Amino acid sequence: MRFNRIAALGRAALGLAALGFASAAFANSPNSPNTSNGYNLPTGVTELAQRMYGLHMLVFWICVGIAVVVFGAMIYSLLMFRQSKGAIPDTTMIHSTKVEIIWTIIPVIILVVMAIPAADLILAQEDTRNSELSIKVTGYQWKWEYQYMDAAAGIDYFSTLAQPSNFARQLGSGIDPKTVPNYLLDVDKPLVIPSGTKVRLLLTSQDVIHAWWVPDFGAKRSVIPGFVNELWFKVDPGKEGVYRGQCAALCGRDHAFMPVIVDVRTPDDFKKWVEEQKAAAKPAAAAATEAPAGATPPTAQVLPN
Ligand SMILES: [Cu+2]
Repeated sequence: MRFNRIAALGRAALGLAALGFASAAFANSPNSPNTSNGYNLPTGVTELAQRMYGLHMLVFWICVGIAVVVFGAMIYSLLMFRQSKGAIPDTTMIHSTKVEIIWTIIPVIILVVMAIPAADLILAQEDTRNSELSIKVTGYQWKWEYQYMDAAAGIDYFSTLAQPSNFARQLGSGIDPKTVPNYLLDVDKPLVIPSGTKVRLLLTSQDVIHAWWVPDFGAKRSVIPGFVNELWFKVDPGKEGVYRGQCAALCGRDHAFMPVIVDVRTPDDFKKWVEEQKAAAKPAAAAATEAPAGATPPTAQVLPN
């Protein structure tokens, strides 16, 4: 009986270990969706994300310290002062003001120690001043629209789930999702941004509440109809690449099918991309505004009052 229980525990531990290794392997694959090692938060590729990771680890180690002290005292007391060792309960100590003051002040100090760097980081997150590129992000059921401003003004497009994922996800498609690269984590047109540049997003929605989230940037904001929320990030130079995220607010039937993909390029490559986009947009815009041959121009009509 006892042996069976130990064997079951062993099997459970092995299963957990295998799960851990599997998630670690996924995180380290060439198509790694983030900088997480599979066990912890992503370390991130922006200063803000790295500061968040540092704060998270600071709080984690404070919690570990508290656990060691509290559980240490508990386990020591349980072992050293148990009845079988002849311990006699002290029934005279009903109340101790001194102890109450100590166990109030110590947690307050710990909370303040954690609150100071946390408040500092929140202020930094909210500080969108001196941004170098602004992009308006609009959430729709179930896609994103990116409208560039500043030097890239005029670029405006939708970002929707990539076709291979979209075909494979259909009921009875017969396509094994495992054969689709980056299944549900690819779009037709990603958000393209330059590295080393403070990018500010202005986020709003056309229908329901969405949330724009890229873990590696330490960036996540609710996208709410009727409101414009702000968010900023600056990807460290040398960290160019494709970063993946998700809509992080349950926004309806196809919530799982509106990933966020950001293609970070060097400032030079970004400039080239902007020129390409503008050059491609020009003939299309010209064709749209040019009146077809033979068409009479619209005349102004005076409407009766
Ligand atoms: Cu959404």
